[in-house]
Amino acid sequence: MNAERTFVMIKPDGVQRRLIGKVLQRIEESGLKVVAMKFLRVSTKMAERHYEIHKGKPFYEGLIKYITSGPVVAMVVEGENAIENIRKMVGATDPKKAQPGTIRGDYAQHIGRNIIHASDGKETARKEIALWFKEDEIIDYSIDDEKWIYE
Ligand code: IDP
Ligand code: MG
Repeated sequence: MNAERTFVMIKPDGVQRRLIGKVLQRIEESGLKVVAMKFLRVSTKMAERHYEIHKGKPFYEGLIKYITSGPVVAMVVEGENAIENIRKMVGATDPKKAQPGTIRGDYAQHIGRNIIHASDGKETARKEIALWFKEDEIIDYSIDDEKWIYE
């Protein structure tokens, strides 16, 4: 198995709508593994660093307000092809275009309240994990069912 790590965040609307359990259940049941997790209120500085790439876009100010509006669940998820797998599970950025069966397709209605974030590629995943977690907050461990998940 060629394990890959990705950064996932349940955004403030996901927490407010009591969807933490449902989102975690989907991640766990897929066979992916949570290797780091924390519950925190995001500072403006942190939000600006995380969404640096969107600075200057018309939705940027609203996005920073949204992400800092309440606590979030930040995590690192590990597994084969984890980055792409989670993006598929999350669905299209705009919930109106997200397929049923995806998190955004099933639980969200508006692009400005889309429940969850997941890194969009290897380089972003590396950067985001380093931004949100210290190395010793990420736990290297195996779950005994892995031989039933990966050939
Ligand atoms: P992603 O979260 O699917 O990777 P990005 O294009 O990277 O989507 O945008 C980051 C976040 O910015 C989105 O998840 C959403 O919360 C917000 N966002 C993107 N486009 C819009 C928009 O047109 N209006 C409001 N918010 C937006
Ligand atoms: Mg993105």
